[in-house]
Amino acid sequence: MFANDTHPKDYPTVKAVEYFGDLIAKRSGGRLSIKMFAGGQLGSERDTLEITAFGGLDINRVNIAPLNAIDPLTMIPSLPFLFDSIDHSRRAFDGAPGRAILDSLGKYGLIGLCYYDSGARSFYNTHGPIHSPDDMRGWKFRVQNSDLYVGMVKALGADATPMALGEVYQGLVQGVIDGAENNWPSYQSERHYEVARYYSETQHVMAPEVLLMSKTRWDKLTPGDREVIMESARDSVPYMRKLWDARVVSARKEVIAAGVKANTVDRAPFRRLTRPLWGRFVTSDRGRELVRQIQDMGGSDA
Ligand code: GTR
Repeated sequence: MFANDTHPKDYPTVKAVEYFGDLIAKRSGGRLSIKMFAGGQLGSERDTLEITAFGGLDINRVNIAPLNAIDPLTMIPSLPFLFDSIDHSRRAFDGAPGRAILDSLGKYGLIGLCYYDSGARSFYNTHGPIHSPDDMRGWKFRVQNSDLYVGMVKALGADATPMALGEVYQGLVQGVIDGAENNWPSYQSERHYEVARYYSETQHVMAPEVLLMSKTRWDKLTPGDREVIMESARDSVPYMRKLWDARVVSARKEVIAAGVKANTVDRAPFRRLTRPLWGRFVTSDRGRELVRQIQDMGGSDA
């Protein structure tokens, strides 16, 4: 089976998909295996997602954001300030709400296998530190292809422009955008820190990565092979999280050693301004129920 990932070979998501491939090869006696196309060589997440839904690509690892245009339930894990902590987000992804959201994708030709971590996303820019939403007023930020992200940046008083990840570096160099938002590993891996030297820890979303399979391919598998795939995906999650946690630490260290100015922020005003988006983007009873379930899973580690 062919698999796609926008990240380069050494990135935790790519390694996790390869690990998943090794597991299915072993468990299927070599009948199933995966060939990974890393580094975005097959196109942007939005484009490859479409190809996967139409059966032209078997396995795809994307962020949940490009799915927002396909089913509104996928906006839930990307709601600003939804999770109290990384542990809270993991409980929700591994539990019933996470599964319900993945299962909503079946009708669009996609099988949701599992979630991978993506940590917390924060704003970075080329001008100076952001301490409050006022500091980013009027600046233009690249966002992923999702109305929720556009709404979020606008709610903070800045401008947003959806753009494919591969175009962000040039956009920053040319001044087409003033900044973007992402986790430490992507900020480092995409080399955005070379141009956007200020990283302000707003940690406004903890939108996960998802591992998807084309339903066309899935439907051709025997029940036994489907089980192998589902179990192997699940078993690749702890492996991914171990790599992820280490990568967050090393990426942060590397960019700070390279001169990046990082600052923490009082997140309260960011939370206050973006809170109305919950009501704007979660409009179904089912969606509201899932949000409540996720909130109930928050807790002591907050
Ligand atoms: C990364 C994520 C990618 C992609 C990227 C982006 O954190 O791993 O899948 O969504 O962000 O901002 O485009």
